Amino acid sequence: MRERLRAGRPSPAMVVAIIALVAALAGTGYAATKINGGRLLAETVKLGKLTEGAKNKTVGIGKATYVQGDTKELTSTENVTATCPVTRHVTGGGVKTSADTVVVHQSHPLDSGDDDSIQDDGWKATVSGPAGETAQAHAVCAPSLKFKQIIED
Ligand SMILES: [Ca+2]
Repeated sequence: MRERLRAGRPSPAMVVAIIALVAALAGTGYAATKINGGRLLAETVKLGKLTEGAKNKTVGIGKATYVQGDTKELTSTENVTATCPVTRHVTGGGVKTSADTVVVHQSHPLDSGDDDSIQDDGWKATVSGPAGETAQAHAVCAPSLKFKQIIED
């Protein structure tokens, strides 16, 4: 009888394995709760209680949008731009040229002349090069917390 009971008892290694399994499952449940979409939205609302200054410094909540400006054939010094959609702010950008002989004089974020006068609306580059070569601006844009706040209120 005693041997029979002993045979049904889990070995110490089995006990450790079960504890590890329970810990792993608990960890998965915790991670699933943390990245839940509804919870993310709730956190966004909480972030909406930030000061106005803090809101303006917050960008990149959500998916990035990649914008390519028109490809411009060079005849002299030209400006090329890529403009973010209205609800997005630029987080980065650059210029693509067709040849090493194209000179990039400037490459920077641009302001489209909206209300804020902040260079957050796209990317602009000033280039020059041999006739026939081309340049195209690219911008990486993201929705800002400020816009999420306006849409959800
Ligand atoms: Ca602006």
